[in-house]
Amino acid sequence: MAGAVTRTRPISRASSAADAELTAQVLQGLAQQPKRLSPTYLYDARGSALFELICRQPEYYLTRTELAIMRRYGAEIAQRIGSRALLLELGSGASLKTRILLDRLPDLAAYVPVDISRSSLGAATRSIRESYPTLEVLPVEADFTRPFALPSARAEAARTIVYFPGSTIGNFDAGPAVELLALARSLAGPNGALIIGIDLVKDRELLLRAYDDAAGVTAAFNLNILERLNRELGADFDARSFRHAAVWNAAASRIEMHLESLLSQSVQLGGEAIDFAVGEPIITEHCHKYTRRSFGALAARAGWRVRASWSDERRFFSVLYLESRG
Ligand code: AVI
Repeated sequence: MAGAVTRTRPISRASSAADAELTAQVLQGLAQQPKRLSPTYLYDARGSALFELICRQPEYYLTRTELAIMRRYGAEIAQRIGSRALLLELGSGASLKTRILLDRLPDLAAYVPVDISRSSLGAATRSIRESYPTLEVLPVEADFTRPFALPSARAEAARTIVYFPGSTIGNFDAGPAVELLALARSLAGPNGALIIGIDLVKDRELLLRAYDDAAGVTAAFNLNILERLNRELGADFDARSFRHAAVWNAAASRIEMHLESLLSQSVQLGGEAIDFAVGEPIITEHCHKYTRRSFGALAARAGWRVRASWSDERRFFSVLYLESRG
């Protein structure tokens, strides 16, 4: 789902201390070998709009497959959640998939969408309140990778269910993924649960096409990060001298989004020159692909146990229900 993504606040020109810190972070990433940029920089307004378009590309099976799983097994998932639960969604965006659950959970204690983007949170809250007038909706504007305060609901909840769809967990490397899953566990509490969408390992060619669509939308999405650094940090990248590449890293079981330099060139950013050799990549995003077993092991490190799972016929994607290991 497009809205499941954490959007970043705009980076403004390096005038304040915070902007100088961001410039320093970007420079630090570009000083690494291989060069890295945080995937959070992909999601400015244009990047978020391009991501929504990616979700509609024929090659990008993730969104429509997860939606189909939710539609097909929504009743079973709702049964696992039970009555009078508080539903807390991480990176709620437009809350589209959530509606499948809300339709099947008429006695929900409250719905707490958490998102860093004030505008998408506001729009989603208005639209959910309109569709579900008796449901208490308590939006939280926060970066869900850091601890945040939970609002208190009017009704007493039987339990808290953390909902984290979209395989956004796959964009975190193992260490930060375990930290995030542990944060989800502390939000859910001892009798709570986690419902999470994960993308499964599959044929390499299918994966490569999903991350390098024929219409060039993913390429535009990836290259936009350079335009953003130009606009917001005063860098002088020439986006035409880089190309998007999706690379399968079998050892790490992930697709990597690369921007490869087409030339030997030097780019200015924050008063420093960054040199690129021909073919040298900047890695902008990791998209991990799991097996049921590999994700189960990752989740176990954060104290979760997989209790139920649902998948599509092709076994492309899975929605898991996890509880605390006790
Ligand atoms: C947001 N996230 C789940 C997407 C993914 O598939 O890992 C981000 C994305 N990057 C390129 N295409 C989609």
